[in-house]
Amino acid sequence: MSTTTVNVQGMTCEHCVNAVRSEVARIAGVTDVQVDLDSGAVTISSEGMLDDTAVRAAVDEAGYELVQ
Ligand SMILES: [Cu+2]
Repeated sequence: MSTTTVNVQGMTCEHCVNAVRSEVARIAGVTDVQVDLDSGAVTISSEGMLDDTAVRAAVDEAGYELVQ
């Protein structure tokens, strides 16, 4: 079990939060996704190593951008 926090740019409301959360939750091995709208922090709990490329793709798919 590991936890990774990434920062997402462009989320402005609860709809954005849900879009990011549902896309990221679909990544293999992800067990929990917490999104802080104010800071843009997305905390991802996963089993095993989290695939950074998959996270980037999921955030992109949701319509937002990963900051790093
Ligand atoms: Cu929104």
